[in-house]
Amino acid sequence: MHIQTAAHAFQTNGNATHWQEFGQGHINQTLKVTTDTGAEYILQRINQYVFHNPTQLMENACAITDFLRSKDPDPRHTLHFIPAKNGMGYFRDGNGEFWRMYEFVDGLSLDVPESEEDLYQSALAFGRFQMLLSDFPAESLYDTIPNFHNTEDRFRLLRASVEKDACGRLKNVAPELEYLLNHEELACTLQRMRESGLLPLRVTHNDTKLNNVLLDCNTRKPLCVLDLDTVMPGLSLYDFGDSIRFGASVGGEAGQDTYLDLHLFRIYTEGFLSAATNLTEKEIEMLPLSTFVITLELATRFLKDYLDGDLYFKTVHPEQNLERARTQIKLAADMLAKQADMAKIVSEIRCAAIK
Ligand code: ADP
Ligand code: GN1
Ligand code: MG
Repeated sequence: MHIQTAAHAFQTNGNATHWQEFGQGHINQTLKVTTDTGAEYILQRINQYVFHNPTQLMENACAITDFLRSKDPDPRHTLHFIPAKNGMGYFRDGNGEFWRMYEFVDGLSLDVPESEEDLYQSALAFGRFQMLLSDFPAESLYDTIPNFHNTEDRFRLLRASVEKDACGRLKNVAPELEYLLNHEELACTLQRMRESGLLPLRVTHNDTKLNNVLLDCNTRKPLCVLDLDTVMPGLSLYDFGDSIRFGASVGGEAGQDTYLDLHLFRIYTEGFLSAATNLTEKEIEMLPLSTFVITLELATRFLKDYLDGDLYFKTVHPEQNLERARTQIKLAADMLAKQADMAKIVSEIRCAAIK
């Protein structure tokens, strides 16, 4: 009923007649909507447990899409919001839920790269995205999730959930907690470098999973970067590290036999460095460690959510967040073991680029 009301609240071409859950996002409720004229849209209910101020979130998203469109007018290259019938950029229903609608972009959103080329193209897309936003007025953006990649704060929040043990699950997580706390110091490296000004603050995407970029179904070239809810001032290394975590690992986000594929790391790094040409020496030096940092940080977030009772990430079974945390820890450990290999690859790519 609520979906129907929301689907009819926007200025669509024709009347919404069909809607179905769509995509693999962990945060918002996402539906594909079709109207009686055959027009297609994406309808989303904003997750207010995660995003406390949806109007600020929408202000950010509209400012970013306007800015991107001014640089590249191709309609399939930038998300396009559909205004609500009341003239607003979003619709608020009787229960206080916030909804927004976009043009549906017909492209591929992949959970696993189907070829090296797919991963390479996603690296170009995220690298270019960051470059396009390099002159965006960062001070005009709201922090949609304060301290989103502040790893020190993520550990503080994990400790608070351990203290509380709201669901009596603490007894199930001893080895995971031990690993995380033993590696806290190292995981906070980027945060400390950010605070001391060793790494430049940029406007970054902050959630660079492969499924947050759309590839053209025929050419398999990038169409559009999605999921702009966390575009905020941040480190280029968050974007790089998160893409490696998701796209260059094998076994899936909750799989038991995960590891970092160094060849895929090379492919993504080649693409990212060729598109994001503004990185400093320090940023490039930290690329290998960033993969570990962002992966361990996500492990703290999954473990915290498991302890809290699965309030933040969508789950389909009660052990899922614990499984996700275990997988991220395993992947982070592999990334730590492969620091020298990754550094060698980065240096080879740089030498090849100079020649
Ligand atoms: P979440 O924050 O929950 O991850 P996203 O904004 O990433 O939500 O949307 C979830 C998924 O829906 C994306 O990964 C993508 O597959 C699909 N999607 C989102 N917006 C569009 C769009 N405009 N056109 C086509 N697919 C989209
Ligand atoms: C969430 O929204 P989605 O599914 O693209 C999360 C990311 C995590 C990711 C793990 C706003 O991304 O930070 O890295 O899950 N997004 C938010 O899969 O918390
Ligand atoms: Mg997403």
